[in-house]
Amino acid sequence: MNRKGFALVIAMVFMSLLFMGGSSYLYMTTSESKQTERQADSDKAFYLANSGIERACWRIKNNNILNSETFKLKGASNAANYLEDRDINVTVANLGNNLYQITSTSTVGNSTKTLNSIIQKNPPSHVFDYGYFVNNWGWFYGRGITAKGDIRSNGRFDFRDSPMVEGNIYAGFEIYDGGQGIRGSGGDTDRNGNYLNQHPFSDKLDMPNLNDLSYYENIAKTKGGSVVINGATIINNVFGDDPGESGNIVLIGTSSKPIEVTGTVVIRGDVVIKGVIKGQGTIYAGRNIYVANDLTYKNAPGSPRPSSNNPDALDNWVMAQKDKDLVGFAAKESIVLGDYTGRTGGSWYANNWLFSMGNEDVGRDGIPDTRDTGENDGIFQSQYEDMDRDGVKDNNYTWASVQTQEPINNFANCPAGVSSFGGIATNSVSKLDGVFYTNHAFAGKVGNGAIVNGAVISKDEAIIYSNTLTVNYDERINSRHSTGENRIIDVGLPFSKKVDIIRWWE
Ligand SMILES: [Ca+2]
Ligand SMILES: [Ca+2]
Ligand SMILES: [Ca+2]
Repeated sequence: MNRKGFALVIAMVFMSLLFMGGSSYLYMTTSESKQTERQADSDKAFYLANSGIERACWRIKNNNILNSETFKLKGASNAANYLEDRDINVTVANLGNNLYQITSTSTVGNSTKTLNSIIQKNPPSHVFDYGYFVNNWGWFYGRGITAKGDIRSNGRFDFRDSPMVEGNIYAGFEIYDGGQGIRGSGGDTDRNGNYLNQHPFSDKLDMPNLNDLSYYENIAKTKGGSVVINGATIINNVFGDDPGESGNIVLIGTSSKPIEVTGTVVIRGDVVIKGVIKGQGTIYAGRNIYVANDLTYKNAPGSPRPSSNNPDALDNWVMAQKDKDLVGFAAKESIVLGDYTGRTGGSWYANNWLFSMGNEDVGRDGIPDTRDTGENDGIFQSQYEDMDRDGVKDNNYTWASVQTQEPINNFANCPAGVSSFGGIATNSVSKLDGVFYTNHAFAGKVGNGAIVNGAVISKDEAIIYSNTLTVNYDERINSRHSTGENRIIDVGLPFSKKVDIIRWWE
């Protein structure tokens, strides 16, 4: 293959990536290109202009933006190469809010092509399109479990004792109900018994990685994210001026003195949180987040969910509730529910499940128990097994992963008189408002009839409930409302991709 052909193939490979889902136009132009020389020039100009879009995307990803540049595919060293000596002119306009418009033009023969694209840098991850998302094993064991909204697992998803799912079920491997059925639309079948809303063997979704929180710290500093309680600024994201952000902190709100969150907030150690919270933003923790008791919005949406799952009802609900409280909780390590010391509200129990999870010897696919290359071979293939990208092999969770890294009374903002974790937490947590994200475990014991209004997004999950457990997905965080030019929600949730193409035109 000559160099000219090679460049064309490169451009076409990129085109097919760019237009997944919209390839009919590409196919059409490729077919037509055989018809006339002029059309061939037009196609070549198109591919060249497209290389300009690709280059600008690369620059935006890497914080190396040029407002305007002219380049050639391979420089001008070999003018005999037909495509490689053409100028490609690219401009990038910053539209604000991480949106950029790219315009790229190239001329071949008498044909000039100009392509335009709007892209979003660091868009929220699609894992937030689900009320429950787990990277490994999805398990709904118990008739008392109800999920409203779509749920997803990158591994298999198992159901027992007929839990209820009002929404779609996705899994990277099998979906199995134990022969006992799933109540709600998640179990609906057509007349031939085919499941209408179950999607086994779906694509794996990448989870955002929080190993390096510096990106979020920069956002917190530049945008002035804060936590205020009773008029006092507890967190101002000026790291090092007080022990709160650099170490561990306790945040407790009440109805008259709620925890007020604005924008992105980062704490480098453990966060213990409970009570009433308000505002819009996301609290990041460099280690664990402990939900010690009920965590409820001061100004909650009028209802936790739209009246139905039809798209108009979803959109109307989101528009009506968009300014109500909405807070994300993102932990680099784990999110621990309740009193792990088992002192208040009964035993914690979650260790019985949790301590068999977490080992990174999971093979190439990053999912345990799939018997793929590298799994359970006792060798750490760090290139694909270092799930949290911390450079070391993680083993199963232990008490050390669950416990606070320091005694609670050393935490900033710890109330006077509290001398142990059991003195501040309980295993009867029954209401959790918020969007919970962790690269490790979401685990713990909740009380009777616990309700989560938001989402639970984790690598491993071990929630022990009593009686009933309900997850109402907060539709406001769906990427339909948080991506693109008309987005109405931005609470700074973790992202996993660096650019999303929002719109494209010629
Ligand atoms: Ca595996
Ligand atoms: Ca291995
Ligand atoms: Ca690791």
